[in-house]
Amino acid sequence: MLQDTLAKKIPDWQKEIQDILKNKGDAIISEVTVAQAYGGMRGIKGLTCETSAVSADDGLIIRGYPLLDITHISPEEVFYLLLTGDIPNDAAIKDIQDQFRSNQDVPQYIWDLLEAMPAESHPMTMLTTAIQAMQVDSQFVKHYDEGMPKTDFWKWTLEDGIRLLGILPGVAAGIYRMRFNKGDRITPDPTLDWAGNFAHMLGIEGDDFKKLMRLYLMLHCDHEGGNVSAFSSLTVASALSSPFLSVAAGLNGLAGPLHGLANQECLKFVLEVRDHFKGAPTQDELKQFCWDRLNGGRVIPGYGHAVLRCPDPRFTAFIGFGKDHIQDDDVFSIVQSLFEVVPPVLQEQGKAKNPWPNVDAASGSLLYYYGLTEFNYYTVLFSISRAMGMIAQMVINRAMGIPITRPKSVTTEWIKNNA
Ligand code: CMX
Repeated sequence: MLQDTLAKKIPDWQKEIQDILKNKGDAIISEVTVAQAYGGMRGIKGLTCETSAVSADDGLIIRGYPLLDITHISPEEVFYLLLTGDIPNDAAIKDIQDQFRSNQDVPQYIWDLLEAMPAESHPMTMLTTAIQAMQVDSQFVKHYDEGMPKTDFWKWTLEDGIRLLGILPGVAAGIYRMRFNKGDRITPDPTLDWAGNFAHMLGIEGDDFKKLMRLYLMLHCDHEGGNVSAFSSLTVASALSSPFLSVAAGLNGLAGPLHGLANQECLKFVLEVRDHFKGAPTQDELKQFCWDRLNGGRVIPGYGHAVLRCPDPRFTAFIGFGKDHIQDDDVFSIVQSLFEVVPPVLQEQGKAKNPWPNVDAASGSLLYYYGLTEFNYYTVLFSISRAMGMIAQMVINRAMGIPITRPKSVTTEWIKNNA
């Protein structure tokens, strides 16, 4: 059903892009300054992304829907939305859930591989190793090797993507139980949805935690095309590497402390505050603690963003969940106080262009409250969700025939002579 919907929409999307290229192919949408070339290409409009857009003032907009208008939808629904532009009806949701469910069994070679890794391996290294190993099952590679036409690229990319999304909760939960000595792996429950099943396989019971997982896996799904993980994934995918290799590449970027790993850094920071003050500090104490950290040359994790210039709506959604479900918890109340204290401190320091919290500032405190206390696991949760965006972007880029990524670099010598 998902596949049929896409097959109907793709020719219209292709035609639209052909028309745009014909009528406006030479129009200029961006200029590049020397500072941008040395500055991580910040702000250069140099690629397209259909699944979502990030506005500096409003944050994430998924297929035209501002995030805070759709926080009630499930991860399965957001995956359909990212791919097709529509919110699915009940039959379409069931179709995706069935497709994920029929791909949920994890082959033994994945467990053998993970068990052979050093016991102290970072969970993100374990996750991306497992995903890379699944390349052996890639239908995209199999059909490419058999000479499939370009028009079929997106179909087998989607098949691999659904295989990966179906299996990811089981792999990720297995990593959690293995890495943190939680006991035997837990078999999936066929009555549960994708996020609920993940919560169940982690071994953390309770309806509120399942609700949190639904929100978590929905909120982290996509953040347009130029962030480190999306861009790494789309660059690797543009070489027609398999979806498994391309998603693993993106997730290796997500595993950096300035990107997705900030969620582990952020909770570590909040726990440092709690331990230092033996509980929640006053705002003045917290302010001084933040200044000491900044003066020590360290960033405040969970604050700042390369594009956003407002509190991240994903942060707002998590804080809303916390206010509805959590009372009298030091960790959550420190997170709330940081929201009061950090923006004016960063503004006074005058370096960060965005003093506001990003997605990572609140999520860890909620996970911690429900007993998921192993914070070096948090980026794995982010990864399960973000894989949806990477796959959706890959399917669309391949359907639109977007060619291999190859921006031009220049030397400093060239800049001296030409700028
Ligand atoms: N604490 C202290 N300093 C900060 C800061 C923060 N939270 N955010 C930015 N700055 C500093 C930068 O380090 C930079 O300093 P230098 O000029 O000395 O190098 C200066 O402010 C300007 O940076 P910027 O243009 O505002 O921010 P960037 O686009 O370069 O970086 C980001 C964005 C997210 C990497 C940065 O804000 C940061 O390091 N934040 C903390 C880590 C974090 O929360 N990352 C998660 C982001 C969400 C995600 O992508 O997953």
